[in-house]
Order: sequence, then structure tokens, then C-alpha cells
Amino acid sequence: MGLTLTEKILKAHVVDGDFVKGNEIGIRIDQTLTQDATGTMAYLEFEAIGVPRVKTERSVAYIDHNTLQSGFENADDHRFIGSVAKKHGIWFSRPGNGICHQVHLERFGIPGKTLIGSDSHTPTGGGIGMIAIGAGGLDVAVAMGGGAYYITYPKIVKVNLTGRLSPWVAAKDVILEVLRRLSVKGGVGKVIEYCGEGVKTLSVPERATITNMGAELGATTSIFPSDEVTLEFLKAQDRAEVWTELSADDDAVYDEEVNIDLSAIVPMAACPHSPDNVKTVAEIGRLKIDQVCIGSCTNSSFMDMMKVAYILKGKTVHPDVSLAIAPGSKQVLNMIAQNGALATMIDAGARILESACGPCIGMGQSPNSGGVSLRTFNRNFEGRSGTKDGQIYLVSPEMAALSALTGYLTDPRELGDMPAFEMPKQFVINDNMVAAPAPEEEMDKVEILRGPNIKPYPETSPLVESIECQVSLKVGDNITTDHIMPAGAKILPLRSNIPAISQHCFTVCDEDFPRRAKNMGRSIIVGGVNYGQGSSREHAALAPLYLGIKAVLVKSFARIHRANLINAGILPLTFVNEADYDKIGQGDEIAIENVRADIEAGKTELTVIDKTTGDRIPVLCELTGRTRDVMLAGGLLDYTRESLK
Ligand code: MIC
Ligand code: SF4
Repeated sequence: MGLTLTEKILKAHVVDGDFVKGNEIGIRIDQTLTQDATGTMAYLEFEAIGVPRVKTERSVAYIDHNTLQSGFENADDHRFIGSVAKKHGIWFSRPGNGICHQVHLERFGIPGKTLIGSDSHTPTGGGIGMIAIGAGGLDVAVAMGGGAYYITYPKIVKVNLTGRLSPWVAAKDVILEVLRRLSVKGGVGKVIEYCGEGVKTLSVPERATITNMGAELGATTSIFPSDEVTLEFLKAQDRAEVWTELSADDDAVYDEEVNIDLSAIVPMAACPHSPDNVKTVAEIGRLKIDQVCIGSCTNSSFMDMMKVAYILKGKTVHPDVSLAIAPGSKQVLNMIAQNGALATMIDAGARILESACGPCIGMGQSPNSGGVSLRTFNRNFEGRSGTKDGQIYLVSPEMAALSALTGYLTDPRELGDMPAFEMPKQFVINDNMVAAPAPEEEMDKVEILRGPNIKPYPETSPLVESIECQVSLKVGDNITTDHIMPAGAKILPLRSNIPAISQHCFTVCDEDFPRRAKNMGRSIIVGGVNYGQGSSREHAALAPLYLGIKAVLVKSFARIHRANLINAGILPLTFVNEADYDKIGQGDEIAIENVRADIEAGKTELTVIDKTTGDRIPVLCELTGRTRDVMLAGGLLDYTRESLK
């Protein structure tokens, strides 16, 4: 029986566990990446683990999220990360060098290698045939220390691409179509593998747009084969030597199959407030817009920028629209500066932003009240833009650029004939904004620069004998990590200060939650399906940990967030019968008796007693050997320290 591409790469990297579907397997990690918003915590954890030099083939620390620097905090964090990187063998991509996923694809990604990153869009690397997975900061710290990364052996979905995209229809529309069909929870526990004749019609950046936004499916990762198109891209990056040809066997067996005819896809938009709320332009109708933002790790490649410049050439942005553009990397920005495309954008009235995440994570450019904003990004969760009632639509760069001129959502096919946009044969290469680590013999001389905003990891304790407390919060379905731990210009600077950031935990849903939870001392949270979707931020587990949350009881979890809860020593529980969700209310007194002994004994079904109503609610606590030990120890940090002793 043949193997899928995913299986081939996983098999070559498995170091622990049986290679059987549904099992937990540990894989060796070749590369890691961090960004600054999750990086400070990841490096504090790496320091706490106590391994002097990273053991990976390549680890890179990027600064791309918190680049507004409206106080001392961000600049301090950048210096901290830079100094840790220098000391411990990590490459440091300085602020201004670009968005982690874009730069990693250009300069560091290697087909067939494994990559984990403390950012949920790490699967962008699947665009060049990597198994690239988003993870919590602590998992990345452990991988840097040489530890395995654990995933559930995934189901593998084949997306068979046929045909070719019509003019002005984009890779963004392909992934929007996949999201429309599968939904934001359709990818949980799965790897999405793209195959078929249509693959070779897509360039590497187009493939990367698709794998990037696979994160919004909840998928473990997405991957494309490594073929001649990949080779051409790597050649143009002066990296042909890292190329290997990789694809699935012809007789590979998949768990599910989806067929997509590229020529049948039309321009679409994900409407507020979910990436899977996808409609065609015709279905949305004439929508007046206030703002357009082009950029983010989804759509900020050189080719995206060239298409945008072509559309803007000689025109002026509509008087009612603000257009902001953030090219994804220094390489992209430099190339469009050199070839004149940047001047074309400036001429049309675009507001040029630095190569960073920027508005995607609410760092500036929040739309006006109730404003309609078209963005080429990947997430449009409520409030994420920084404007509570902002109406965010996710679209392709082509649609964004044309709409910025017309003032309303416009189908880019109205542009008529499309010129042939050619991938460059040679990109402009200058890695002068990536600092190399100090040689091993000099690492002791490197001083770690710690600013006053950097506070230690919150206190943990081994799992208690029994849990007796109240329900401090009850929420509904599809709660995102942007609800649990919001980002934006005000809150992001607190990422290395858990006591301070926890004051904002869940305030999007309930302003009183942090105070209430802290007053209760210990409590649990109750939620619906797909709890914790979105970002990989472990702060969505660390802030609840700090506020005394002992367990989270929901209908179902998103993958990374569940792992982060376990890493933080918070019990992840799911209802055996989803209908029991209605039986338990906010403020109820609950008890989970002998929880430690039961988990130690390997029991997976526990009982939550609702002392307020008298109900006995069966719940699942599915922990394997390793995650069980992590939970008993009080979290992954304690467990790793123990196991290194
Ligand atoms: C995001 O897109 O939400 C982020 C900001 O990149 C996050 C990471 C973070 O919260 O720091 C992610 O996707 O993991
Ligand atoms: Fe940055 Fe946005 Fe990409 Fe997250 S999704 S890494 S915030 S550009």
C-alpha cells in the first residue's frame, strides 16, 4: 500500500509512539520559528528548561507582531529575544525584516523537513512541502531543547485539484472555497494534502496562501508536493541545493477526498465574523466599503504586490476609502521599491506600512465605527481589528485593490484581460537583517537583556486530589483565542507579563470575568464546540491558569488550544452527552472528586457533580500516557524539568 506525502515525512521523523491512526506520536523537529508576541514566553520557558544550545537544525526568532512600540515594553521584548537568540544558537530576524511565515518560506524552509512554530499560521511552510505545524510556545521551547513534538496521528484528506484558475481568480479564492465546504472545524485532527494536475498551475506563494489559511480549517497542517515549481522558487532564492522532489505514492490511501475544479472557482469573500462565512461577490451584492488592507502572512508576496500595483497603476483610491498596504518581507518591499511598483502604489494614494503583521493583529489601522473593511488577511473574528463593530471581509489582493478604487466590493474579473504575471527568475537577496547566533565558545559572554515588563511564568502546582469550585464563566460555540485573550495595540505589549495581561482575559465576552475568577480563587469554565479556535497563543491558557482556572469543560476543543491547556496543567474535559451543556450554569458549585487518583489510574470517564442542581454529568478526560504525566506534574514545564533530572 502506497503512502501519502504526509505519512512519508512523518514516518521519517517519528521517534515515539506507534505509527497508527488516532495514536499520539512524537516527531523529531528539524526547524522551529517563533514570533515576538509568543516568543518572549517561549524563550523564558526555554531558559527554564535549561538546555544551553538549541538542538534543532535551524531555529529562527522573528520580530513581526509588536512593532508599534508605543511604550518601552515591545522594544524591551525585542532586545530580550535578540539576546536570548544570540546566546542559545538561534537566528534572529530583526524588526523590519518581515512577517515570520513569509520570510521563513523565502529564506529557510526546506521540503521534507519538519517545522513547528509558536504561531498558528506556521503551516504556510506546507507550500514548499514541509510538515509545518503551529504549536504553543512551550512545545516550541521543548523542541528547541531537542524534545519530540507530539501530535495525534492525523487523518489525511486529499484535495484533488484539477483545471486552472480563471483570470483574476486567486489562490485566496481556492482556500475560501475549501473553508466554505469544510468549515472552521472541518480540519480538526486532519492534514490537508493537495494533489492532482491543478497543483502545477500554482506558484509557491499561491500554494503558501492556501496552506497558510488551512489554519482556519482547524487542520493540523496542509501540504503541497515539492516539484519543479518548488525548485524554480528555491533557485530564484539561491537555495536550489535544499530541494528534493516529494509527492504521494500513486496508490496512497486517504481518509477523505475532496475534488476542486480550479476553473470553476469564482471570486469570493469571507463575511463577518468567521473565515468560513464565505459568499460570492454576487451573493453579497453592492457593498460600500470604508477601508482596504493588503498584506499579512496570507497575501503579501511579491506576486501579490505586483498584481495590486498593476490594478492601481495611474488610478486614485476612492475618496471614501483608506487603502493600507504592508508588503510581507524586506525582500518583497525592496523588490517593489526597485522595480517601481511601490511608487505606483504611493502614487495611487496607498498608505504604505512596514513589513509586519500590523492591522492583521489589530496593531493600528482599526476601521471607523461600524466600518466595512476588506482585508487580504486570514481572520475576521469579532473585534480583532480593534474596532468592536468593525465589519471585516477577507478577500484576495486582486479584489481588494480593485475595490479600493471603486469604493465598493467589486469582482476583479471586471478588469477584463489579465496580463501574464511572471515569477521572478531571481529574487533580491540580502539577509543582512538576520543576525547569526554567537559561536558556541562565545555564548557565555552574551548578556541577556531583560526589561521590567518581563515577568516569570505563572505558578503551577501538581494536579490536586479533588476539584471543588464554581463555574466562573459559561460561553457558547466557536470561542476563539481572540475572545479568551484578545490582542491589539493595548494588550499585545503585555505578552511577557501574565499578571497584567490576565486582566484582559475574556473581557470581550464578559468584562467582569478576570475579577470574578480571581475572587473565586479556583474555578472552571464551560463552553461549546470548537473551543479555542484560532491563534496558538498560550496566553489563552496561561492567563486562565493565573486566574485560578482548574478545568475547561466544553463540547469540543480546537487542537492547539487543547494542547496549551494540558501544557499549562489545566484539565481539558468534554461532555459525553453534548446536551448536558444545558444542565450546568455560570455560578454553579461543582465537584470532581478523586480526580487525581482517577487520572493516575488511567480512567478517561469522570463525573462532574453539579452541587447546585444535583446533576451528575459524565465527562471525558482523554489523556494518553505522556499527557497524563504532564497533567499530574502540573504542566509541561514541570514535567520536562522532572524528566531532564
Ligand atoms: C494571530 O494571527 O492570531 C497571531 C497573532 O499570529 C497568533 C499568535 C499570537 O497570538 O501571538 C497565532 O495565529 O498563533
Ligand atoms: Fe501575523 Fe496576521 Fe499572520 Fe498572525 S495571521 S502571523 S498576526 S500576519
